[in-house]
Amino acid sequence: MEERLQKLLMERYGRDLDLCTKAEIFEALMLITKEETARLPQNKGNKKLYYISAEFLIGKLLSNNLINLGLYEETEKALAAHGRRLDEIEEMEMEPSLGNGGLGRLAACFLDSIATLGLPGDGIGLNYHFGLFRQMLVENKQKEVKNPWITKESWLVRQPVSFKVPFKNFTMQSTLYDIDVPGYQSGCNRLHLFDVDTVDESIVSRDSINFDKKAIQKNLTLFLYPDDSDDDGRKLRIYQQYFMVSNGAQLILKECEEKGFDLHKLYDHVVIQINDTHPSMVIPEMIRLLMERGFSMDEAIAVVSKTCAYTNHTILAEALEKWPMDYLEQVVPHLLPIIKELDQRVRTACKDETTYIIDEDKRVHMAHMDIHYGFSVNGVAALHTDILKESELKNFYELYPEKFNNKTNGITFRRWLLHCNRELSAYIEKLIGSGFQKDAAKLENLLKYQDDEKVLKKLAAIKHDKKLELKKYLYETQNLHINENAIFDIQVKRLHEYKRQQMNALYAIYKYLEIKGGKKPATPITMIFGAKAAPAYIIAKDIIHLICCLQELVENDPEVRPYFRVIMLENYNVTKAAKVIPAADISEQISLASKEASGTGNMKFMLNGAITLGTEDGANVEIRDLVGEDNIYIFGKRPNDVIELYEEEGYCSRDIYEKDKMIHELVDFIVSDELLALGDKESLERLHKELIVKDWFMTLLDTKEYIETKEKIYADYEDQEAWQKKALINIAKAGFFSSDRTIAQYNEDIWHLR
Ligand code: 26Q
Repeated sequence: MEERLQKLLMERYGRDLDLCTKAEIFEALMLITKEETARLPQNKGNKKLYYISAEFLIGKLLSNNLINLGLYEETEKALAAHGRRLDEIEEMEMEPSLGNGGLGRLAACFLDSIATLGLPGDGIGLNYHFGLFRQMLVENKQKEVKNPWITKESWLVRQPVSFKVPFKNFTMQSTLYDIDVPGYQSGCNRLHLFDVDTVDESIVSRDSINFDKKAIQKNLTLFLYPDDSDDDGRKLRIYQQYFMVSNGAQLILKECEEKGFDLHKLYDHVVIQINDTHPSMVIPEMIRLLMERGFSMDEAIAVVSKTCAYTNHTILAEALEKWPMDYLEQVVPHLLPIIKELDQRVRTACKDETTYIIDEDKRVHMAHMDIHYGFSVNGVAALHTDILKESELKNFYELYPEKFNNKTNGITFRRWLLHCNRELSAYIEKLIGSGFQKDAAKLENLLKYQDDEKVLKKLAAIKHDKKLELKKYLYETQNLHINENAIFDIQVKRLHEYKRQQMNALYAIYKYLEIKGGKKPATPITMIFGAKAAPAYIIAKDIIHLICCLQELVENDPEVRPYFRVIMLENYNVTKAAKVIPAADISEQISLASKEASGTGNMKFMLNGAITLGTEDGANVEIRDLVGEDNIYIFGKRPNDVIELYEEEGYCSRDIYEKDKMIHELVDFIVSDELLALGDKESLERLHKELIVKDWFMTLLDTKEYIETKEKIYADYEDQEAWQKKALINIAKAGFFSSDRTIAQYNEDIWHLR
């Protein structure tokens, strides 16, 4: 590696490794890595998976690709010989923000596992030039700016592949860019990202995310999920979604035709996984394209219905896509006759109006189309799938019980252990050998060390090192000095009311007031938050504002600061996740029970030895079942209680606010003189009012029990030996959450590749 790198640097920059900049070394390493992945064999078989997703939150690729190629150590050595470090070089890489959170990161973990298991399966998505947005914290508020990530040399490889995509008033021509996805010690697959040459980055003003939403030719692939709070934004989403699926469907048919497959047997050669409803228009589009190739409507529908499978990621009504027919009419009128026919067939076959595709308000329910015209419907954790079957999609489950199945999410251990925590990974290898890297279930072999004092001490030492690394990083990036000897209590995830960061903020107020009252914690506590809010989600931004104000309050209070800190990470992303998760003692997973479909952060924390403080929700339930009640802290109302409360409209936050003196005090602190002196009155008052008069996600319902449980978990931290034993058990039991297991199950039950 050293020689090759030297040679390339000399050719490109006429300088030796010792004299090159970090950016130059990064570029050269990227080019070498690209050459190596291009040399890998493509995973092949007689049937291929296409995973279509509006999001692929892939994160930085250099280190992970080097690990998967088996080149990480030698690259590290080559650099070390010249006094350079790979982790410093990696900092030069831009992180693409091609996703919001869980669903997009899941798609990225899946690509890694699909390639690692040697399965033929490609991703299909869009090449958003500015991604989601980059979050800046300015005056204690979120400010969104564009996140350009495509540099002159990048992981993207332009392909000689282009399709025409028809819209109502014009046709657009696509360009395909591919990113290679090398498996761990395995072959390679591809992520196909479609783009348009006419896209014009200059229509976005500097330091903003504003642009002309009507200029489709110029804006189509600028951003992921442009603000859809107005009609033009919503229509742009339809343009994007159709552009993605039409290109995807055309690529699939092209590959089949090149291989000479009989399209009447498409389902023998192709399976399309629809990641949430964002790619659902692939169903009518594929039907349309098959009819263009001579299929009758009956034939096309029959073939497509055996080819498409749908994954549901949410039960939140507002996140289930329903597109008004007249929008579709204005953007993709040629799909409407097909969608109407699909709806008509449902109406003829079944009486239950709740399952119709087009409702009485003329809105098209994308999930309904997926369920009727796909062969598989899966939820993403056991509890979530049960809720789909028993309540949310009950009527569909009665129609098609055989289509429903569960696939509990997973994470790739290459990124979330081998890469982000090399120290822990190396120590595990020393204890139980390297088999766990390809067979995660082998982590259970760690259990035999659960009472080994030396091992537990070493785990504590590794955690301490990761805290020190995070401390350094926070100093360099946000100029914050944190205390590595504190308990690190971390909540990082998209900001949403149902995830209840506001409840954690109420705890911060509680602790602040306690310390002000003279009650100091045994060990100092550092609470760390990281979250982006959707640009048009006002209350979510109010919650970020509250957290930032609490940070400022505590930072400037010498009475409190030595014992308690509140830190808001700026621009939480995959890179930052890989820095904070290994340093965590406590993993906050406190969604309102029944609302978090699965969560995947919970799995990453567990794998890195953090203890979960959570509700009975999503995959937390499965974590509890694996580690046992003694090794997790579960609190709050249970999913069925919550579902019942919604059904009978039985929750009134004001009652709790009026009756519980402590909660009253915590809530009112949001509009206290102390906070109003630091923050925006309108924002703080809006949030205060929201909690009292609405509180749709029942924060106040669980606040008391949350505070009690948190006090208990902090107290238990004091017994370090017992704590590290819990950590070890969590790590040992995390094998189930490897996305290799998840993908093997998708393949076994749904895809049947090979
Ligand atoms: C829909 C309509 C209009 C605009 C935006 C959207 C939209 C965008 C993104 C709806 C949903 C998303 C993303 C959802 C998501 O990330 N869901 C998460 O998926 C994870 C992987 O399955 C789960 O672990 C999480 O529980 C779930 O919240």
